[in-house]
Amino acid sequence: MCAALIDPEDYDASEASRIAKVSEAAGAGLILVGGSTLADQGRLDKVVKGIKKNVTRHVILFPGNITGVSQYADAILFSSLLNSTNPYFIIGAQALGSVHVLKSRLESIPMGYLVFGSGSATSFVGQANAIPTDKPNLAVMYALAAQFLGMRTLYLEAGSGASQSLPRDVITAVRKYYRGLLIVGGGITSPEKAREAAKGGADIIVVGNLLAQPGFESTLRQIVQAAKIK
Ligand code: 1GP
Repeated sequence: MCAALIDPEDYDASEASRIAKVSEAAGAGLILVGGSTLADQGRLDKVVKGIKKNVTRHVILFPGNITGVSQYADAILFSSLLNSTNPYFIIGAQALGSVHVLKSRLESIPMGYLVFGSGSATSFVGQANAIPTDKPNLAVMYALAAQFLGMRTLYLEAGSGASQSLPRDVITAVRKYYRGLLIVGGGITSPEKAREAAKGGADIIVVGNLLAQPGFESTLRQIVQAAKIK
């Protein structure tokens, strides 16, 4: 499946709704909402509400911090940045945000989050000890740890706007051992890159930056098709 990722920092509610609607029409299977530098929770609420009015697909939060929770979404990827060097991003933010998640009655989807490469905002903000893309064995170790801790979803992140998406051999190596739902994102802007990720074993391919391009719909349509290939 292909998921469309909308960062509320980049769009207001009406623009986010339009992009979500076009993404759904292009075949995106779900809409993710979040970002690593999101500070304005009121804006997040407006964006999520606007998107929910316009699409039938599930709208799932992809938070980078405690500010990423909105009661208007269907669920939350309740994630731990496993390779952060700062305990705040591994378990601190999760504890601080947990009561809000409970009160919001959001379905919580436990997720391990692994960041590759060091040039992205995600890596910088999350103080990640970024996994080198030429060391798949390190990724496998973290993936197994996530599995043994009961995380039924794992997100391999190359970084938003990454010039290189995650190499297929890294995804293949993780897929060989990790039994849960495998999400891959960062730098996927073409059907070729999506196909590589799908052939590597990704269950969900996330597309973010591409959605800011005028006329993105036809490329997204091709990515959706490419994501189905195993
Ligand atoms: C970022 O993996 C996502 O968290 C999507 O990346 O914006 O590069 O598509 P892009």
